[in-house]
Amino acid sequence: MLIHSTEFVTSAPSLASCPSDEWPEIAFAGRSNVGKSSLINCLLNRKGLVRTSSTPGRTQLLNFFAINEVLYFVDLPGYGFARAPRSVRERWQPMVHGYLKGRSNLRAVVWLLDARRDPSEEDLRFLDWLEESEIPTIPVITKVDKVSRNELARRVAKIAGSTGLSKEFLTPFSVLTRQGHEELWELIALALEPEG
Ligand SMILES: Nc1nc2c(ncn2[C@@H]2O[C@H](COP(=O)(O)OP(=O)(O)O)[C@@H](O)[C@H]2O)c(=O)[nH]1
Ligand SMILES: [Mg+2]
Repeated sequence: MLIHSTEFVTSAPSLASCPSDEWPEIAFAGRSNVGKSSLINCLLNRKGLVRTSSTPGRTQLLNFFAINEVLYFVDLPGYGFARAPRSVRERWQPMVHGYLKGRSNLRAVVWLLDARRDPSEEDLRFLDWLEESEIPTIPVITKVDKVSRNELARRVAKIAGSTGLSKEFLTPFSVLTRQGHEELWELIALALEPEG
């Protein structure tokens, strides 16, 4: 996609306060610090549009970005931040599940896993929930510049084994080398194609 405009729209605390649903939408999900905000910036060729942070659990709202005035990207709050206050952890599920289930213009969730980690229980629970909810999911392996080629092949096989997803379905991505940039845009474009 040729990007001529990207704009932060709003941060919403719930489905009810999301912007109008006239444009299709892609959401980005995964544990905090997996690289969601960096990946969105990379896809949009923008350095600082989405704030990234080395402090996990900072972004606790649904953050909407408008692209070319035809599409939304949504940076979802991450899960798995053990040190976050209980009130924050308790709000996560109703906010994120409520949004994902109820958002009529949502076309797919890009679900991120770190190349260096085994999927956590929370990762697997979230994937199960996406599958049960029949939400189209695009799985991406992030930060692949941090592992060697051989190590990456091993990690992808391991992640495929524990998630039950086929290896071909996992897109390796790096914001440093831009590996996966085009492949991921192609998958997003496919998800945006009108049905039927
Ligand atoms: N080496 C490397 N670091 C990355 C990559 N993607 C993200 N990071 C780093 O990982 C940290 C967390 O990234 P961020 O996008 O804020 O994660 P989020 O919490 O999921 O939004 C930051 O320090 C990023 O610079 C990547 O592809 N390669
Ligand atoms: Mg973030």
